[in-house]
Amino acid sequence: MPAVVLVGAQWGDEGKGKATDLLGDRVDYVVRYQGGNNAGHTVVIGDKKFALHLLPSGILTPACIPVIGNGVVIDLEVLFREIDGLNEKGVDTSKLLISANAHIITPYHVTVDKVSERFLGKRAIGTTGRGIGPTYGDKMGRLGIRVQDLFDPSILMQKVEGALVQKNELLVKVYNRAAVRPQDVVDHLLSFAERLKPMVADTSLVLNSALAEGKTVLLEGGQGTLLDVDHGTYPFVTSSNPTAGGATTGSGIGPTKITGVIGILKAYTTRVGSGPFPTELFDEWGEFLRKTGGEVGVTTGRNRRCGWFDAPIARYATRVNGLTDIFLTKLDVLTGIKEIPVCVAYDVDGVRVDEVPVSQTDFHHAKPIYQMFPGWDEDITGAKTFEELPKNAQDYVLALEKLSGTRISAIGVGQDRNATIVRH
Ligand code: 2SA
Ligand code: GDP
Ligand code: MG
Repeated sequence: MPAVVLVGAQWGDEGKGKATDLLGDRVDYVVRYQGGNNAGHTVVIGDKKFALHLLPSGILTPACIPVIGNGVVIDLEVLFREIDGLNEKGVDTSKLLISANAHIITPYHVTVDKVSERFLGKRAIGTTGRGIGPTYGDKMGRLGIRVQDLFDPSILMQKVEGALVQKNELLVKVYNRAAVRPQDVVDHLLSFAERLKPMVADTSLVLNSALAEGKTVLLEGGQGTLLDVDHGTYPFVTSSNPTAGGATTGSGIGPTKITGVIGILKAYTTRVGSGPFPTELFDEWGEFLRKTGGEVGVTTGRNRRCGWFDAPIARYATRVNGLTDIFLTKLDVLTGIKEIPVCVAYDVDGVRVDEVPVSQTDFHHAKPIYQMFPGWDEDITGAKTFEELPKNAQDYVLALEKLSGTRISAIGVGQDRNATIVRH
């Protein structure tokens, strides 16, 4: 597997951190290619629990080289806090490489994110408030600050001044906030420059050279397919491309080098933040999934909205990512449910629709059409092979495989790294 992409196939929090960590032993590099510290990836190893926000989950595998690619947006304060936290737990972070082209989240991006959400009122996106949208906005508007700018203070000042002209107008006149002083921003950013310098690299060159030598690279997505700025439930999305295409632009590895795309899919569905969610549950079953699955945001601590498995979404993720494999997570959470509903299609204003509607208005109106599957009561957390699963659990997995159109190669049956059944 020279270069493999791992993507969230729903609205994020499918268990990408655990899957990446599991594959860490088999790869030489693990690369984050989009997003920033809006992500929250949990990895449980024995009695130790790690919550990663910005660093690739491969950082927990000693032999693996972790890389923050050009498509990521970096809050330097968070970066060093996360590195220090891991070092305190005995994790070696000295191999970390950071792209010179990655964009920097500055304190004014965080401020704009928070105040603009407040101004949106009922139409708020429900962002993580980490400055993600405004930083990507500046990147596309060509007003961004990149990692490499920290090593040329006069250029840095010019860029910060340029970025602040319109932003200060907005902050002062629209949002009623104090103007930001360019010198304060420059001083803040330069305070990290010395510590950052040894980690900075031309990561596209590093990764392509490694691939040419026969090394393996895992590209780890944050968030998920339906939070993609192009393919997600716009505008209720994040501001980057978590889908597989983003892995190439966000890392500088060409599509011809990618040999597989693994979609991480939860055995039910969750979402955090606003936006349509056809199978969302507002009854005791939603509460059951939240409690049993521990569905609370790793970054913001917000309760996740919970619902049943949505097969049109799985098919959609298969299509827009070109999935080759699915890692189905959290099957154990469904244990004890007598009959498990699975959404197989939608009713949109009286018409049956089998695919995720391209019209957002239709998606907002979509009501799930359910097929019921018999559940199981046996504890499956110790299962090591597919055959050890109760027959009904096997049938549930096989049904999801058929409905999604992609083979299910691995199944998560518990939080721990080892609580995984590998089928292919
Ligand atoms: P943003 O902050 O601009 O990226 O928010 C835009 C939307 O993207 C959603 N989003 C996420 N959804 C699920 N998980 C994420 N990471 C954290 C976690 C979330 C948390 O792992 O639990 O702690 O709340 C994540 N990051 C962004 C966000 O909810 C908005 O809907
Ligand atoms: P990510 O953002 O996709 O990395 O996922 P999160 O870490 O935000 O949320 C997934 C949660 O599910 C974490 O607490 C994981 O430890 C946990 N998890 C992952 N796979 C499984 C599984 O198969 N079973 C159970 N019970 N928990 C799992
Ligand atoms: Mg998460």
